[in-house]
Amino acid sequence: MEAPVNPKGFAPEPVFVKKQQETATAMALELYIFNLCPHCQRVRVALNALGLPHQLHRLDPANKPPGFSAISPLGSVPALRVDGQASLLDSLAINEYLNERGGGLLLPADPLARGVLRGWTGFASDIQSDMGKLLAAETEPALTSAAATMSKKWRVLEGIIDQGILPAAPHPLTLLDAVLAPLFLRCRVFHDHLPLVEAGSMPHLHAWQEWLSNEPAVVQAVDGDFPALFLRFIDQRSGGALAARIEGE
Ligand SMILES: N[C@@H](CCC(=O)N[C@@H](CS)C(=O)NCC(=O)O)C(=O)O
Repeated sequence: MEAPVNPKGFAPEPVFVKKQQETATAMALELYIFNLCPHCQRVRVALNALGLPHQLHRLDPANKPPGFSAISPLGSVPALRVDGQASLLDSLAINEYLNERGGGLLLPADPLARGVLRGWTGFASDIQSDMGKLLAAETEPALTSAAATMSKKWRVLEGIIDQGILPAAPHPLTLLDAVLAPLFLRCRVFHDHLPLVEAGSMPHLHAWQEWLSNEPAVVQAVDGDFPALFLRFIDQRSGGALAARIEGE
C-alpha cells in the first residue's frame, strides 16, 4: 500500500472546521446523522467497511440540538467530529479522511485506478442529486422527467462497467460503493412502481445493486427496516408524484 497522497492536502481549513474542546469522554470519531439521510449512509458504510469504532449522534432534522451549529456550521449532516478537535463536513470529504485514517482499503493503491474511481464516485454523487429531484417531483411529468435524467446516468455507468473501466460486482468495497449503496437501496424500494435499475437492460448494475444491498456494511448503515422507513418517507415527505404512483398501483 502506498503512502497517502499529500496528506497535508486534507488538513482542515478554518472555513470548514470548528475547533472543539476535547473532552475526556469524547470518542475518537463521533458522527452526527439523520437516519434516512443518504449522505449519512455513505459515511456509515465507510465506517463499517473500515471497522472504525465510532459513536453515532442521531438528530431530528426538524429539531436540531442547541449548539449543533458549533459542530456543523451549515446545520447539515453528516458531520464528523474527530478526536474532539475538529468537525469534518461533506460525505465525500469525510469518507476520504476516514479511508486514510482506516488504512486506505477503500481506494485502489494504484494512483491511476484511484483517480478513475474518484471520478466515477463524483458521477455517482450526481445521481444522488437526481434522486433528490425524483423524490421532490410533484407531478407525473416531473417524475417521468427526473427518472429519465437518472436512467441516462445509470446507462452510462452500465457501459463503463461493461468496458471494464469499473470492476463488476462483487468486488472489495470502495468509496464508490459507499455512494452507490444508498441509491441502490432506494431504487430497490420503489422498483415495482418505477423501475430504474433493471436486470434485463442493466445486468451489471442490477448485479451490483443486489450484491451491495445485502453487504453487511451497507445493511448496518441504516437503523431499522429501511424499505418500511423509506416508504413512509415517500408517503409523508416526498413531493407526492412517486407516492401517488405507489398508492395508485
Ligand atoms: N454535500 C453534503 C450534503 C449533505 C446534505 O444535503 N445533508 C442534508 C440531509 S441528507 C442536510 O443536512 N440538510 C440540512 C437540513 O436538513 O437541515 C454531503 O455530501 O454531506
